[in-house]
Amino acid sequence: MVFDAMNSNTFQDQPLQKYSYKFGSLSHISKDTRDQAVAHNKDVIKIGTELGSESLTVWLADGSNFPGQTNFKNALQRTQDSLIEIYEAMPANWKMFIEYKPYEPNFYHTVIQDWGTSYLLANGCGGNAFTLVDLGHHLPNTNIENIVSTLMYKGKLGGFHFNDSKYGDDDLTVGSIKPYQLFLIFNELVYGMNNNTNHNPNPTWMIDASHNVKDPLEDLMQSLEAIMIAYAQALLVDHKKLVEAQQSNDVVMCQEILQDAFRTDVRSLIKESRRLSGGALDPLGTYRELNIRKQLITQRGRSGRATGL
Ligand SMILES: [Mn+2]
Repeated sequence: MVFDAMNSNTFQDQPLQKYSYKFGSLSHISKDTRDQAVAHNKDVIKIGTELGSESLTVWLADGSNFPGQTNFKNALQRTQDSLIEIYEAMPANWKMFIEYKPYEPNFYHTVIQDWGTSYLLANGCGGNAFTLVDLGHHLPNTNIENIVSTLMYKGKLGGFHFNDSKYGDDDLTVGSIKPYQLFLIFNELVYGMNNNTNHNPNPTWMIDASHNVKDPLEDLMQSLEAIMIAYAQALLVDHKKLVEAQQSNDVVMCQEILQDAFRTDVRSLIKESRRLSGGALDPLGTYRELNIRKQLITQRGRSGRATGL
């Protein structure tokens, strides 16, 4: 597993920046603005190299709010050209992750709107560019597990931004709204990793959630627990039986096999793995009992440095 992805940011204007990204960054109509956005990405790569990172995640807000505002084809082509320039500035061992999103902050058209657009841009860059799936970046009811399977089939699934959502890009705690969907996604991941014909690299796992009503560390613990539960349940799927049921079109049995795994309570199994590795059996309870948040705040106050809270 890799936890070191760098994110560039050309979706928010910074105080010292010369040109605004109000009308786009890597796709902007003006070359000066595009050059500025490309230079920012190159700076991020430089900083990342010093920090020991090996990947760059690019998410763009580029798009338009009204029909006619932008020429779709030219905006996409400019984006591809800018991405190639950034890609070529990456060290050979780096990966580029291209994140897509259907809408917001633009509400008519988005340049990298879906996995297919990300996939074609990644292909246009080269073998070290991949698609990044953020679970909240889909239109309602999109079959995300199908997207995961397709990308793994082509060896182009770079990584994940885990979160959960009810309506849009809600950035809620992983597994808090749709745990069955999370399980189905892990089911495809497990299958894809075990049947890796196109050498998909190990996906980079990231949590991209945002909460102002919870202690973020407690929320991360809840997210990690949900990920471990879904992963463990996916490992329980009897793939041999599933293949047999699929081959005889036994639809009822296919559903039984998946739901049997999903309905298995794996929490004691996860506790046992924690015990074996010397970890706390109940991380959230331990965190509260030991007052770790308070300890870290005191520590930070004393040293005057951020501790990552
Ligand atoms: Mn994201």
